[in-house]
Amino acid sequence: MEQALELMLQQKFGKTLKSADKKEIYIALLYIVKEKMKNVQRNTGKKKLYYISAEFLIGKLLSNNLINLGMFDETREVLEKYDFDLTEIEEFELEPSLGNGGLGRLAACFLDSIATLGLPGDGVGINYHEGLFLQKFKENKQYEEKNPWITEEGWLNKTDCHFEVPFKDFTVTSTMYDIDIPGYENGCNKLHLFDLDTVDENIIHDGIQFDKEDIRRNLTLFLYPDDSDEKGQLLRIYQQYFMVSNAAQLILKEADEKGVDLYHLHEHVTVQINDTHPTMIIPELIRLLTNRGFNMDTAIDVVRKTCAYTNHTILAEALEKWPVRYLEQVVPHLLPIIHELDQRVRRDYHDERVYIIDEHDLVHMAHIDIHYGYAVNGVAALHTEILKESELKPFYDIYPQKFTNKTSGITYRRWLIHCNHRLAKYIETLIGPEYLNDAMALEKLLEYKEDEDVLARLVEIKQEAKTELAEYLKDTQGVEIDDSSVYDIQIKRLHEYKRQQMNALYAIYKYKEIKKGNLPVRPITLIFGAKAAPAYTIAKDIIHLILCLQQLIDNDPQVSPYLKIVMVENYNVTKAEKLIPACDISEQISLASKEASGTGNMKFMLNGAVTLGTEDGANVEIHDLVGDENIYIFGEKSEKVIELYETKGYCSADIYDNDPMVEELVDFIISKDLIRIGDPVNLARLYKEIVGKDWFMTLLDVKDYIKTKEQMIRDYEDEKVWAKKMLVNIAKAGYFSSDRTIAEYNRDIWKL
Ligand code: 26Y
Repeated sequence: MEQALELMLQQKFGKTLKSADKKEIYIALLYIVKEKMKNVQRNTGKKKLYYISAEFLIGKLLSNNLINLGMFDETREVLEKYDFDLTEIEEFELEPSLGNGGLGRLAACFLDSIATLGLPGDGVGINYHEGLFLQKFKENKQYEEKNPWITEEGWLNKTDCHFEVPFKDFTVTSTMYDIDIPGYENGCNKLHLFDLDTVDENIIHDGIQFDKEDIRRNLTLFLYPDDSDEKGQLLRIYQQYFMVSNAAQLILKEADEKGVDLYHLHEHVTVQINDTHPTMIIPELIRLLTNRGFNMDTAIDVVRKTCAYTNHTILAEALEKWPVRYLEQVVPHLLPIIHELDQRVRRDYHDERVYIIDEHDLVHMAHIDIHYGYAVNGVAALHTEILKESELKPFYDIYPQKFTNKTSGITYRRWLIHCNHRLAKYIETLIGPEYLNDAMALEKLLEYKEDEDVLARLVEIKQEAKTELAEYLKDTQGVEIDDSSVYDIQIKRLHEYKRQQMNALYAIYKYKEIKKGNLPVRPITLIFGAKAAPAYTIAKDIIHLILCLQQLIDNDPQVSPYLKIVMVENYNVTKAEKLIPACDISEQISLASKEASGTGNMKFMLNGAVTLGTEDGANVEIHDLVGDENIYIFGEKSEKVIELYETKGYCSADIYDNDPMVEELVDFIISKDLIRIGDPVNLARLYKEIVGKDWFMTLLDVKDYIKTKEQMIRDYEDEKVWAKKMLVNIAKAGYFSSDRTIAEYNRDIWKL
């Protein structure tokens, strides 16, 4: 590596390792890695997977690629020799934030694992010029700015692959860009991101506003633009069709090149539809096959054997339903096919719940996937059960054989080796390197459960990560946190069902306790990180509350030595990589039944944090694996919650009226103390929402939550007992390797 770096620096900049600056080192490394990836063999085989997704939240790639290519340790050593730190070098890489959250990050972890398992499978998506908005805080509120990531020197490779994509009134010509995805000590796949040469960044003004009707100039400009108005929704249909039309044409082109008989397409190709965003691939493939002479029956039959669908949510508002008239405006050529698909359903099943087009002329995208795909999966055991037993029950009754569960996973190349190198290395000294290829081998750590030296070292490693996080927050945000405090972290998108507002109520509780003189034995640091969708009013109000509480406590000398709130600005993958290794308490507090899986919960566990959570999503499986001793579970269970929704049996005002403690906490939102700091409009709206509606039942669980968290904080003081919990969590995290998840997808669905 030393020689390669010297050579590249000389070639690009006429510099040496001694004279180059950090940015030059970064660029030299980028080129060396890209060169190396060109020579890694492509994963091949008779059948190939196309993983189609509107989001690939890949994060920065340098370290991950170095790890997978087996160059990480050597590179670090060479850089250290010349007084460079790889982490600082990486600062020059802009994060591609090409996703909103879990679903996009999952797609990125999957690409890593697909390549690592040596499976032929490429990602297909959109080359957004701007990633998810940059979040800025001003006057305790969120503001959005554009978030460009494409630079002249980067991981994207422009190809000469172009397709014509027809819309109603015009046709565009796409350009395909590729990013190489090297497997860990294995072959390489690609992420294909489609773009339009005519897209124009100059149409962006005032933060993230732009002309939503100028499709040629805006089509791939932004990831999921504001979908609160009709124009925003239309643009999303344009984007989705652009993505799937390119994907379908790429699939057929590669099939032709391999000489595939298209009547046997499903023996050579499988398509994974990541949520409903790529659903139009089904009518588009049918259209293209009929254009090539297939009759309708045969085209449908082949496509049905080719496509599989993953559901990521049971929230009704996130299940896409497109008005027929919107589709008519954008892709009229798909409508005859969609009507035909609907007619066939109506012919075979006399149950309007499974129709594709409903009585309001809305096209239920998920219904297309389920009828006209060969597999449907949920992303955690509980989630899949809920799909089968309630949300998608009418479909499960028709097609029981299509439904399977695929509990999600994370790549621990990024979420351990890269983000917590110290811990990864220490684990290796204990149980050897086998766990790097077989995550289940982490269980060998259980042998050290009673080993005091090992437990002490785990605590030490956690402490080092906590100190590093404190330094990072000081440098990046100017906030000071006490690294001897307990770090309690909730990082995820801001959504009422994830209940950051409940955590804020805990902060209010603790603030009041400290005011009364009930001091915690050790200071507590509550860390939040979350972006709110620009049009999601209540989510923004919750951010406002948290930021106001942060300011209130910071300015209160009586409370601030014992309690600190930090809301990390612009939470993204890079920040997650700094926060997760440093966490003691992992907040996974969604309303039971609402979080399909969660994957942050897995990342925290792998890094030795202990979960405070509801019986929701993958928390249920974490609970099963680590046992009651090593997780803190609270709150009502999903059965009860589902029943409350069905019977309309929940009334937050009843709890508020009858429980003085709850009333006191909620009232604080509109107290003089907070109104003085914050915006009365936002605070009053949030107060009203919680007392008058509370759709995600915060008040149902808040007392049990506070009680459980208090117990947890007390238990933290017994260092040895706590360290044992850490160890068990790490040891049991192997199940959540995305390598296992992908092996299951392949075994049960793809059969590559
Ligand atoms: C409707 C459209 C604007 C939309 C955009 C993004 C709808 C949904 C999404 C993203 C959904 C998402 O990230 N879901 C999460 O998927 C993770 C991976 O399966 C789960 O772990 C997590 O529970 C779920 O909320």
